[in-house]
Amino acid sequence: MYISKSFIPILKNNPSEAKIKSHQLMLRVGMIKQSAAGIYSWLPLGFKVMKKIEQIVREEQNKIGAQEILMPTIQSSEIWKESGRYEDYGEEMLRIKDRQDREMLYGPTNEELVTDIFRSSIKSYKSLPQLLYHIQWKFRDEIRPRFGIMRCREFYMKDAYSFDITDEDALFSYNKFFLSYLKTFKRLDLTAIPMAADTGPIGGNLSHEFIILAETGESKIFTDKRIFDLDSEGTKLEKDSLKELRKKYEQFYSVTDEKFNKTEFEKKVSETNRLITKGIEVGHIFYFGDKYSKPMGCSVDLPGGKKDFVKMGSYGIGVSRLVGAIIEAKYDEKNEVMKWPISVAPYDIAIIPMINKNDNSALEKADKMNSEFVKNNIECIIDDTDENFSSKVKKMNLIGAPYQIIIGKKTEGDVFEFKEIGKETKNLSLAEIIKIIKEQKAIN
Ligand code: 5CA
Repeated sequence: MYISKSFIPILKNNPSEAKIKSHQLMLRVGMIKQSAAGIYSWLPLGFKVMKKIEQIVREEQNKIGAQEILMPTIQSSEIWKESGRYEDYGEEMLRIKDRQDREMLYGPTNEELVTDIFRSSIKSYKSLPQLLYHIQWKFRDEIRPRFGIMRCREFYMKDAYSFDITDEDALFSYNKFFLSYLKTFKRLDLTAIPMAADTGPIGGNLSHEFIILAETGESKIFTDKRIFDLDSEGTKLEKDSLKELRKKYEQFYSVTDEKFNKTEFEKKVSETNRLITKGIEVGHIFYFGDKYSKPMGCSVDLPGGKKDFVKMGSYGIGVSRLVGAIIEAKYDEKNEVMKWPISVAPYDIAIIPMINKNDNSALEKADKMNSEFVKNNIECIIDDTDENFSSKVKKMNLIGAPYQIIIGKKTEGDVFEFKEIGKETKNLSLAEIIKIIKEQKAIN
């Protein structure tokens, strides 16, 4: 892709309305454009990143046996009246009337709708467990939308729902998502810590928020530093192995402020291990048993001929919020350098050819190089403008492709100035460059 032909409307300076670095960068490089308060259009650069995140989230859901569906954004109020949440949800719910004067709403979440889908088809315990998910826009009329797409009114969410019959099986499902979340965030090169959390309007009494550390985050957290050394390595998709995984994390005190208890914190965590800081909630999982299935009459036949209400959990990931969360974690705002993890980078590599008025040879070299990249599934962006070198580098540093190549006066034959953002420049052949990038991409 040539910069001159791309739709990447870069601003010279930081927009003054943006208070945190993800919002600044997203406006600065034209990843999003606000269309109304808390409502955004996604422009090519932002959209590319979000779609890559979505695909990683999808792959990790599929790996635990969840099945993808797609529910609509507009829902009927009837099912929400059945569950009792139509009144409870309050002003965050955007209520709409259709031409027949029927009460509709723009879905803020989908517990009711998925329960309705489940109860219409699944009648026997033999079909359990069922894990269903979709990736769809949600609307919450947040009182104070802010920080760009971090807390907005329309946002893109993956929400999954589990259906089981015993508590034990339901917790097995819950733990599958616990593992899947750790793996998802790791592929996004984020350290997300599961923390005991409040359940709010979703309900239930077991819940974990997955939080990444960031000074600009809206969640206050109290944690034991040792939790950062853990990972899910070696965990199998089996009941006992998953139980062990949760135990391993839960041995360390780690909560959001709604669950904070000073005495407990000070008793369980030594002074040197205490960490009180802020973070961004990128995922949230809930177990709420029959909170929805009971009022909505969602039951299945049991082996002895009896019936029972299914036990459910729900599992959310803020797909659009993750774009901002990754920027918060990776953007060096002082030097104005963004480095996207290769797994979600809008482009794998940027080529900066030094173009003179009467010499097109650098651009020709870039084109040739690009055809080799295409053959190897490497996505590249070329700055074909005649701007000066430093402004070209500045621009590419903001766009954040993790690798850069400079084709300048010193470039001879098949050896190029190659650089991984944040590291020193090396002189490498095209074959060597392709090898490095392919290896990095393969890790994911
Ligand atoms: N039904 C449950 C689980 S599917 C649910 O809705 N959970 S939630 O309310 O915690 O939302 C899930 C995730 O969506 C959050 O962890 C957060 O990452 C994201 N999210 C929630 N509200 C917003 C918002 N206003 N703007 C951007 N992302 C949001």
